[in-house]
Amino acid sequence: MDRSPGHLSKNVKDIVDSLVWIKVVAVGSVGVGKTCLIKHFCESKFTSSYQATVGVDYGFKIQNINGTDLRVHLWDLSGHPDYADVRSELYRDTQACFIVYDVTNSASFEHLELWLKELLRCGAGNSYTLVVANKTDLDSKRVISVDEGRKWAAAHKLKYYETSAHGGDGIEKMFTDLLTAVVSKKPLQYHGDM
Ligand SMILES: Nc1nc2c(ncn2[C@@H]2O[C@H](COP(=O)(O)OP(=O)(O)O)[C@@H](O)[C@H]2O)c(=O)[nH]1
Ligand SMILES: [Mg+2]
Repeated sequence: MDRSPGHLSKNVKDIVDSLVWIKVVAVGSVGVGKTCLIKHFCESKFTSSYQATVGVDYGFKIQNINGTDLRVHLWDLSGHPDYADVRSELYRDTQACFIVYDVTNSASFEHLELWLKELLRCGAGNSYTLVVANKTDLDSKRVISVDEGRKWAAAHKLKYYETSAHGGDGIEKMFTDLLTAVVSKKPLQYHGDM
């Protein structure tokens, strides 16, 4: 390619315009790992220093899914009750959601129901929503088994994924499945085979 000025093979604006924009939101109780999962997906990084999301955290990544270039916008809506109003605004035009819990924290698992209700109430929960059991690296502290997680997801007709934002396990697969479902307009459906 000729890289001298004025001889770029494609104009930047054309490239940006050709990207398909996708908005994804993460919900779940405070501290379950939403920001870390997004950070890992966007930057392949993990940070152990904890800073609670105030209001909202944001990340974006260009990702190719089956030949389509996506500009994926990821929002971590703070799990704190004080931010319920901020969240309800930000759910607008959401194409995909993931609800996260921490396998070492039973309260975060019990709160899944409330998160799903909030998504549905705000018009964001749809067939492109999945459940994420995070922190699977903390095996010795685990209090919610794979079986319990799967059962909850199945009862709500949602697909279930396990991840570790610490080691990175399962993250690529979860995001790829979510984005593939949106792009191909094939809803994520639970078939009892996970
Ligand atoms: N061991 C372990 N720690 C994690 C994992 N994901 C997040 N954390 C830690 O959990 C805390 C909360 O993470 P954060 O992403 O800020 O949670 P958020 O409030 O849901 O956004 C931080 O101290 C992270 O380092 C994980 O998969 N494994
Ligand atoms: Mg956060």
